[in-house]
Amino acid sequence: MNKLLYLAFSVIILFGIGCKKKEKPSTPMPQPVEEKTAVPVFNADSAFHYVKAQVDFGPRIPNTEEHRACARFLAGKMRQYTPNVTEQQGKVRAYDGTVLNFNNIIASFRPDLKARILLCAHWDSRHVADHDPDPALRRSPVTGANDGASGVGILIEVARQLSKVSPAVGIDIIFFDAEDYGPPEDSQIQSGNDYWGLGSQYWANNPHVADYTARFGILLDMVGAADARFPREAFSSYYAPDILDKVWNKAHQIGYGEFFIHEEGALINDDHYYINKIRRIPTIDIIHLDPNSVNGSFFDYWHTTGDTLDKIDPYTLKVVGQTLLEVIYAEG
Ligand code: AHN
Ligand code: ZN
Repeated sequence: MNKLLYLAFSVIILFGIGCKKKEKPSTPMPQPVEEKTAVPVFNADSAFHYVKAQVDFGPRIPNTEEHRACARFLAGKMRQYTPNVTEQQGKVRAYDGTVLNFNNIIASFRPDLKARILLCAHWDSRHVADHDPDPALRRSPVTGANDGASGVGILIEVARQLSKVSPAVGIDIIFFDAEDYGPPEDSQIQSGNDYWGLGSQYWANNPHVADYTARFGILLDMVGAADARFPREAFSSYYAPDILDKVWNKAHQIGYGEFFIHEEGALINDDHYYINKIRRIPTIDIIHLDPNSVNGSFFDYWHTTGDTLDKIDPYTLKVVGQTLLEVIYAEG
């Protein structure tokens, strides 16, 4: 009887050990391949809403109430996404002697980090529609849905995403003012391309942080029209060819190669020129260029009263915005 009990216990114990052994895997379970932080999904409807919000103020011409109201909106919006917002205000003289009150709006993410990326667009709209097909409208202001508001709308949505998923590098988003107050086409002023980009010239000479620099910069200009084409703008090719490659390659990787074309584009005196020349930060311009357009350079409604919200295609905002997010979150 004792022997039988002993045997029974032994069987139970052995069985128990056997069971336990079965539960323990003898070799480690295969581990999933190490995953990188998922890149946030850029919301095109959100970006479109931010473009509309700007356009709804009316033309954002320096020294007007519409311009001041839009500045309040933009600074307030960015403060929803980061506490580090600076409004750089001052006065600059325009081609015709007009003193323009400007407001460069700067929003920083992870301002503690040394490694930084600069993203920018101009937020003012042009005082005269000097390329309007109707001569009677050539002194009217431009709504600037594409020329101005599109790039800013994309960058507000980028800011919203940055506030949710912290990037591994510092990001500065600058909305430059007084970019588009250059002399009218029919004026006799022999410009002086330096009549354009007044806000960015001021900032490049007087950055919001002493000795400010960044790994690279990306400027957005006219990035919202349907079927936009972004050839490699020539100042970008000269000053920052590797940044062009980085961004264009990323766009091709994620299926947007139709927009980011591997063609040489014209030389455009835009805000990035001063960031390159004065601050020496390699900066590219993602800009819709079209030598076959009615104006011979840009999208068809450039500097006309037709640059309105109906010309904005949310898909183009998505193409540019998602490409930016992919570039930002790939930086270590
Ligand atoms: C000139 O036409 C000299 N510069 C173009 C910069 C610009 C104007 N971008 C948008 N509007
Ligand atoms: Zn313009």
